[in-house]
Amino acid sequence: MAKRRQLYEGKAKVIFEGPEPGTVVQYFKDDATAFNNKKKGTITGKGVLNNRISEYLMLKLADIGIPTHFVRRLNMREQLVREVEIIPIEVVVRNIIAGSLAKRFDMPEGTPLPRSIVEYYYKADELDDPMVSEEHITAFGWATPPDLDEIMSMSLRINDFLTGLFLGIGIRLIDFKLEFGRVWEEEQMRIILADEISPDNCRLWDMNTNEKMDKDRFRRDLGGVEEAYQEVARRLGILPESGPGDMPGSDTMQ
Ligand code: ADP
Ligand code: AIR
Ligand code: ASP
Repeated sequence: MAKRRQLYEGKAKVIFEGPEPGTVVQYFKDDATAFNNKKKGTITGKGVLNNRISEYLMLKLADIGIPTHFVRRLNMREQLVREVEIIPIEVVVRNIIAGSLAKRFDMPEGTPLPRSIVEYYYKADELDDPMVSEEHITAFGWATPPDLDEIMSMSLRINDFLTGLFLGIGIRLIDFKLEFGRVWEEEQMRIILADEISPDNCRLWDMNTNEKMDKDRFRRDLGGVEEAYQEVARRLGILPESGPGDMPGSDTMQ
């Protein structure tokens, strides 16, 4: 196969030029970071599982009419996606108090919020992804007010749908992070869901035991990280039959 051009290497994924115009390939690594790269490690098999989990969730979201970048999975670690111009905002949706929200207001983790909260953070590791308001986003030209309306309404629909989907498999969706991007179709700009949805960017707690089944196990050194990601995939019914280990040749960085 011809050598593909690497466009970008991030903390959890590598982006390669795609085989068709307007596409890129997302390669999912086992690398894990937390606190914006201050903590680094490896979660064996994470790339394989997140590739599958994100494929599954993006396809389910497409079924309910959410436009996403997902085109098709290529192999155990790679998926073809539409190339977007990433909007440099991390959209966080919260249903239950946890993480930075619990810390900032000194509130106990696990307290349900009276209604879901949407927060925006500016995507900039060197600045520790500062929280921003709609005013900052529009003043700095990262997105327009109509863009933000669309992002907000898509995020809330995604939250409603994913909350139900996870409840069905005994998991509470505590909070999660989304990224959106722009594509142009016949001079028309559209905003679509991009990046990934996986235990790397969702907080997922077992409904009965409140056990954490997401990247907090790595962030907080709780152990059982690989097992937690596997359990999420297993409950979704998508654990690769051979287990999370790679198929021969499936992770070649061509
Ligand atoms: P980071 O850049 O935060 O370290 P990753 O390691 O996950 O994150 O790298 C993936 C990068 O690709 C992210 O910067 C993300 O914004 C970007 N990205 C996600 N989906 C697309 C897409 N469809 N087109 C172009 N870039 C994308
Ligand atoms: N998140 C935010 N930045 C990167 C990620 N992965 C996700 C976390 C969590 C949610 O956004 O995984 O699900 C809120 O994170 P925090 O740290 O602000 O509480
Ligand atoms: N995604 C960020 C990082 O990789 C933040 C986090 O997940 O804690 O550092």
